[in-house]
Amino acid sequence: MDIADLRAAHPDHWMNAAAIRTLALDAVAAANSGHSGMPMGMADIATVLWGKHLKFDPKSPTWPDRDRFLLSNGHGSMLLYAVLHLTGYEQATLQQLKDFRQWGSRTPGHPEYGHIDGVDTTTGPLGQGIATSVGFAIAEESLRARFGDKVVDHRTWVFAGDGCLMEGVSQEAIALAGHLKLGKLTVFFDDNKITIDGKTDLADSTDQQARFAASGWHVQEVDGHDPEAIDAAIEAAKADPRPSMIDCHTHIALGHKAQDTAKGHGALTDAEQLQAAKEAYGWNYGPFEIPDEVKQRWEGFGARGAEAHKAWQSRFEALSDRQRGELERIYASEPPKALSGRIKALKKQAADEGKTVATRKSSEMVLEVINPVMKETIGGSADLTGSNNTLTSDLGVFSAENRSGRYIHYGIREHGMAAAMNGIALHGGLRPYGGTFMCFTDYARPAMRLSALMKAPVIYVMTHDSIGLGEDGPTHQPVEHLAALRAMPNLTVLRPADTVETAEAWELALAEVTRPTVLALSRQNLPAVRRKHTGKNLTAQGAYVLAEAEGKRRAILMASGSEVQVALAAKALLEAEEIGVRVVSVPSIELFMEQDEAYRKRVLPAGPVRVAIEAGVRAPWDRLLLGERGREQKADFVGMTDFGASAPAEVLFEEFGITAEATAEKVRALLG
Ligand SMILES: Cc1ncc(C[n+]2csc(CCOP(=O)(O)OP(=O)(O)O)c2C)c(N)n1
Ligand SMILES: [Mg+2]
Repeated sequence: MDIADLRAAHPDHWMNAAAIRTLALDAVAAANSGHSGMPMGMADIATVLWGKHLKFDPKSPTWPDRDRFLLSNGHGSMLLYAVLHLTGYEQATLQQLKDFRQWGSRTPGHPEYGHIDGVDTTTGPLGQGIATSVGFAIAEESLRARFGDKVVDHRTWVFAGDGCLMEGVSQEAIALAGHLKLGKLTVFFDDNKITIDGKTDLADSTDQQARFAASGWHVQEVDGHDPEAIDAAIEAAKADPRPSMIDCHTHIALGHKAQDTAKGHGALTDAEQLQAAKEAYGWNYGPFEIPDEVKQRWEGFGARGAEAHKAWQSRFEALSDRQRGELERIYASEPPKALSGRIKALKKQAADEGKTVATRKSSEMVLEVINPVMKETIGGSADLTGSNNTLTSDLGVFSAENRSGRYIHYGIREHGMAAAMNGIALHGGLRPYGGTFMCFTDYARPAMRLSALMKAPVIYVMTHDSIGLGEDGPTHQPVEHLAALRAMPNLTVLRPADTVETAEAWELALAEVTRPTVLALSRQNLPAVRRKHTGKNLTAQGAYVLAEAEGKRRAILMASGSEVQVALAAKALLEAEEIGVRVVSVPSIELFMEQDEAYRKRVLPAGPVRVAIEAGVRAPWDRLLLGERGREQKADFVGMTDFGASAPAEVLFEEFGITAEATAEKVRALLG
């Protein structure tokens, strides 16, 4: 690669791209950490994309009809920060670039959603960006079908490296995007054949072009340093109805001594080598210095979007009041006014009827109420629709032929589903929910973690939530999953006990705008435990007194979901022996811990012995068993300590000792 030739062929382009390269070099050197090589390798592609194609308005970073850009190879974050600075995003000041990777800066090591305008999703865990992009593209198609292309007409662009394409989740994403013919999605593959350990041929010999083509993608190949070829490939990608992959042959750390080597992947901080690279670029400026003419050209790229934005604004204003109001409501994530009343009515009916029903079925009953009034919901399942009960009668299936459908058959792709739901949620205007068996949250967990980190209000409908699923056995029975999910910051786990609590759980999940929710739902039928209607959402407090002790309160039993009935049955046994027992239903430990201390003490006063019951491991319950301020309580736990087994559910509860009798026995033992 002769840099002098590149410079001579396209002098203005060259200097524009060199600005990205040198800012990345300078910021990584200042931080003494980070990744210089990827921005240096992809700078030409970024320059053409932002310079000529991307629809964006730096003065209005959240404009809903902007194109979305996802840096799946998130370690190259300095590329994105440099571009945001150069195009004039107010938050992306030069000082922020100088503070790259420092405490409190808007420029963390990997791009983080919510930290700086212009970062549309958090990336860093390789593969997440490309998988999330599928959700952005789905959201665009769905909203365009509903509101028309005058107000919804944008594209999704992704940079992805060797690492992203080696990660398994990329296959789920590529297959789904190809199948759904998401034609406004374009992936630039940073094909530099280098990763951390060395050349990619150490570990991979996949024909990436063939792989994408096999899933129905439009595939091209370009010299990733030739601006004309890049431009032509982008034009062709736009013209093709399929999702596009542009295989860009690039040189990691272009122009640096470390070019084309694994050393080029990381922080290139050697001052002399850095200076030599700048000289090769013909860049005779100090650290973080951008010559005026280069800055002006970049600001020109930034200004381009203002016109498009203005034109969009007038089309938006021309919508009917009803359509405009609806768009404003859904982009503001406000639930429709009718929702709360409908949910209350369902709660009353369920309390009155007192039907015995599995909470996965209760969830379907609630969705039948929600989906018709809340048109922004978009449901789905990873091939367990009939088991997760996620499809309601009015949704229709979202497909290549029917963009108006609101139900996605994600296929057997839990990880891809979760990542796509992140994209849908972050895009705005839609509320995604999706189902699988709770045991397979393990397959979705990396994306669930990003939902929590990004504050994306995705709803995970996780059914078959314990040994109560029975015969499918221990491979399918969650044991440690509730504990693992509850350990995740900014994630609410709700495990309702009956239809009323399930309705309350859905109401909470839909009201949430900054937190994902896991609904843990039973396969097996459960008796109604809430027989007295309350307008108030009791689940919102996380735990509440479900049944009060008849005489002197000597024990408190607490349980969630399917074990609330066990607590009630144990209470009956103990009350017959004149042992007063309070039963506390605990649909969410996290929400309970967020209540004020006075409320927590009212529900769990010191004194009575405590037993918690849940068909999972004990760990998360210790917070409630040990008492406020760690004051020792006499307490015990009824639950699981090992994997489950294959047998009918009733047999399993008996064999694993999760019964009313076993609970009563623990209470008797604690009382001495
Ligand atoms: C899921 C995950 N595993 C591992 C890493 C650590 N990691 C960061 S970059 C990288 C190599 C990526 O190679 P490539 O995508 O080719 O990037 P390049 O070196 O070309 O910039 C690895 C293993 C990560 N960020 N995410
Ligand atoms: Mg690479």
